[in-house]
Amino acid sequence: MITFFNDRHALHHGKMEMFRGELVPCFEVPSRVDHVLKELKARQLGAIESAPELADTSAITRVHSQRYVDFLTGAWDEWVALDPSNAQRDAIPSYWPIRTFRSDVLPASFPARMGLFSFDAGSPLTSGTWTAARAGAGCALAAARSVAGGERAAFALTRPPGHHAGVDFFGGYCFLNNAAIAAQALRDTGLDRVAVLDIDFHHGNGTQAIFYGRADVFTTSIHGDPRTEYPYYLGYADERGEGEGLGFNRNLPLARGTGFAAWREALAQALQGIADSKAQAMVVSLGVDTFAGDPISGFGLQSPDYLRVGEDIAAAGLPAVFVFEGGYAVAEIGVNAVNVLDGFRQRAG
Ligand code: SP5
Ligand code: ZN
Repeated sequence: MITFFNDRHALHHGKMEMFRGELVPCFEVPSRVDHVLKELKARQLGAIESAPELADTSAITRVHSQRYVDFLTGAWDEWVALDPSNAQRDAIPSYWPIRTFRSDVLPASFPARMGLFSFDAGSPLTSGTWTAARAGAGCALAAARSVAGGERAAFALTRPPGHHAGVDFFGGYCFLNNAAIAAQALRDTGLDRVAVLDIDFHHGNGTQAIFYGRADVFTTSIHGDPRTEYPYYLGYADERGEGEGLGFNRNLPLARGTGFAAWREALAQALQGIADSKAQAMVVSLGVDTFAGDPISGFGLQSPDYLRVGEDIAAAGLPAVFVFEGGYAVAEIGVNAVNVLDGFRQRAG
């Protein structure tokens, strides 16, 4: 399996995130992907390439709004322009245009625009966030093109992750929705129907929202029940798509504490949904925060279970673009993520 590695990922390096009334060290740290890279090499999973730099943002604006991309492009310079000492601090939003406020007017104030384009205070924007995220989109695009060109599978190994990012907002450590960019790229390279399988612990709210009204991209997510788990405000089982997209979103929320046996049944349901959608290829949002030892999540998967996950996904028979998402048990993250890919490779042959 070919891997497209984001060699600029460490330019995104959040220091602190807001959690229960205080700033705590970020969970989403650069060493995460370094561990996965090391494990990929140790197990000789295949070629590892740095994706070429994107010539322009056209693959990004297929799923994100131009005004959001413009905001991200200039955000760090605007933050520092507010006060030169901001160069020492990450940018974190403090104000949001919730119900009854206007979101159609673009405020001149940078802090006001931070809130307009975000949904939490846990996703610091740093000096290199845009460069890292843009390079990550390049990895997702390269992986999608490789699968569209006939590879059975490819892996976009990148951070920051993507599945919480919507058309015009960041949050949940995510800035550009790499999985959505990959799915759209598969459509744009000639596939009529694609699917996104999201197995991160958290609901892929951004991916769901981006494709909610569309029948050409089936989205399905297995995640912690939003009644109790982040991102809280989306991810319920009754969200099935709208308009032409009705029936093309499937959520499988599971209670905190769910172990592998029940999780695997949900995976079978998700894969059945993908088969029913007649998708010709799938994008897998590969988060391994379902691991029992994850510090911020609540499922009970063990490291060997991830081999079975990869095998089950391969048995569905579709070409797959794996896109790296969450997972915060850093010491085990390499083994867990690579187990999925290795299980896939062994089963796919
Ligand atoms: C990509 C991804 O996995 N994003 C996750 C973002 C989660 N941010 C909010 C974390 C809230 C954690 N609640 C923790 C309870 C710890 N006992
Ligand atoms: Zn997650």
